[in-house]
Amino acid sequence: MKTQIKKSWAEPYKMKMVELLKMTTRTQRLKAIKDAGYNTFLLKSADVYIDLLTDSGTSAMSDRQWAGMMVGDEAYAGSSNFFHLEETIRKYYGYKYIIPTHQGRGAENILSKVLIKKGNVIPGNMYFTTTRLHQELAGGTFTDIIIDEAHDPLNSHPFKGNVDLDKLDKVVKKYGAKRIPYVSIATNVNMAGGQPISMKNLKELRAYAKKNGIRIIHDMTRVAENAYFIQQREKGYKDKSIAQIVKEICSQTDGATMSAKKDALVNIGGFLATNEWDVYEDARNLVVVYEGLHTYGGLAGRDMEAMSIGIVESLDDFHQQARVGQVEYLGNKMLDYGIPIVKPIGGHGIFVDAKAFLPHLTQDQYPAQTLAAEIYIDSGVRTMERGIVSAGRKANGENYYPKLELVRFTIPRRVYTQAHMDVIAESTYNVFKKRHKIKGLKMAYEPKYLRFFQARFDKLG
Ligand code: PM9
Repeated sequence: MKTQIKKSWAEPYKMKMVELLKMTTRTQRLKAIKDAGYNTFLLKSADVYIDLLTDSGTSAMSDRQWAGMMVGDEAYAGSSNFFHLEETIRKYYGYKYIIPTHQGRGAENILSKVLIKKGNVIPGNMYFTTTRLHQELAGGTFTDIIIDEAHDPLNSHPFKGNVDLDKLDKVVKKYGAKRIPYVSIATNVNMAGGQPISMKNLKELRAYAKKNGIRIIHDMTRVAENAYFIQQREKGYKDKSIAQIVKEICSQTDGATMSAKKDALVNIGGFLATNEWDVYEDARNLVVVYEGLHTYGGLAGRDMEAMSIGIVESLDDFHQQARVGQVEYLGNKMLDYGIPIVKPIGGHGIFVDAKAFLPHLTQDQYPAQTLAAEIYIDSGVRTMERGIVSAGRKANGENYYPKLELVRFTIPRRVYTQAHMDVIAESTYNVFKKRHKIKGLKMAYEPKYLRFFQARFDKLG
């Protein structure tokens, strides 16, 4: 009898150093989450066992990146690390002009100030919290043009990040192209569950935007993960490398903002990129007001060096296979337990559908916030709310009521093991079994901007 040989993948790295974790008791966790106002952002990291709050700035850097930190050129102006970063971005992403920023929102702030005028409308493939806020603070209004499937957690469309060109056309006809400074396109759309846009859709969008004289600005925070999905799912791309696909994606856009804290495997950093000299000129002037000189933008030379090396490592096919493979491993475990998650499984995390998990709670009782707190209490696993709290309020003060009410289990890159994934899935199942007994929350304190970071809650009696 022939034995069936299973072909497993494994991480293309090994461990050289470990960080010890503190184990806590349920009683300690009950106190910690209460003290944190039932907001996982307000927990002390020392009270967390497995930290899935975010994949932002939480990657394990490689030995080469750490070596890069040692060749930091900390000159105020003209650091060699800046020129290396500029060369790397031009080579691998293809954008002409680059301005480093301390992180993604620094780039969003400057770009929004340069391109948006009061009364402008910015169509995009689903909002992102900081991106939309900077568009609004600059006087613009965001409008959603993602395909309807993206708002349905159960729909298994392979490219839920796609733009609905009819929706975009309606926006252009309603407001006129002159009021639209750019279309905002995220790769591997975060709030939709880490869902990719297809190259076909991007090219159709490009043709439409060109015809109407509208720029495309790319939020390329997770572009390599998007490229991996194109390679795996889109016709004609299976023999292309992640690096080739990433360059092709960028070539369909006019500029970009990036939080390098995700794909690019650094703990801090970001940049703004553009192919237009005039935009660059304005941004280069503004960066000195908000971030620092245009050759460091709020970063140390060593951080820019680690970013250059991280960009190259992020484009390695085996790295992305293991990165997304680990997320898929966790997602499939959750599915085996019958836990409702967003499908298809995304690139940077598992998004649990809190409306389906806690159907007895109304959206005003914050099901996703509640569930994130319960999972922490069960096992010390920290996750993040991505629902009504994250969505915030409209300019007129009314709450947004997003269709998606999700808890995000975000997987840091190169940090946790498969055994950690098992513990996470088992803990979620443990909470799932007791879900009918779980009570919701009420908001006790609400900050004005990006309330999810600092809001506090009380348990409903
Ligand atoms: N994303 C995340 O956890 C950081 C905290 S939540 C605001 O997912 C996109 C697609 C992001 C993103 C941050 C930013 C902002 C822009 N675009 O956090 O400022 O996912 O570097 O980037 C977070 P910075």
